[in-house]
Amino acid sequence: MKFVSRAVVMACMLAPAALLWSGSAQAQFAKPEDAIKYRKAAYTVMGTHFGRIGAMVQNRIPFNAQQAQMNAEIVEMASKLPFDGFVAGSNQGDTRAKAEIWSQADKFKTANDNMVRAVAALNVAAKTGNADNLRAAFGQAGQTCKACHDDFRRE
Ligand code: ASC
Repeated sequence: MKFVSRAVVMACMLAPAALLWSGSAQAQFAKPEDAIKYRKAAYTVMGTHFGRIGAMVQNRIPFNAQQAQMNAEIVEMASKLPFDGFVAGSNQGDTRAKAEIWSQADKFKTANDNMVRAVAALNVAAKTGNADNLRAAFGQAGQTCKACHDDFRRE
């Protein structure tokens, strides 16, 4: 024991707790507000980089294949994050999330998965380096954003 650092002892004691902790998405946030902040941050990152692609496909800034790829990569990664932030009890607070997210959970999951799939396709399109491919995939992905906002986000 003398030669084992306190940090190692602590880590061993905490490991089983960490396993339990990861057992459900809900347990990964100490408070509902943390889950709200987390999912909003993920949507902010996603929207920021999606918007940069939008500026390109709408010719507000010049098309740059490499920039498009970087942005699409980030959008795809960020798209996988927010769903787990919709924990029970996180419909109250600094959020525009509608109660239907929880009362129509299957429908919300489908809407989320449609977005994740469309954004993966956007990333594939970005990798072709072709602006027309990017524009088409951007339009499709944008429709999945809008569909979810229409049903599940308050004004
Ligand atoms: C964006 C952005 C969204 C979507 C949505 C598409 O650029 O931030 O949430 O596009 O407006 O309808």
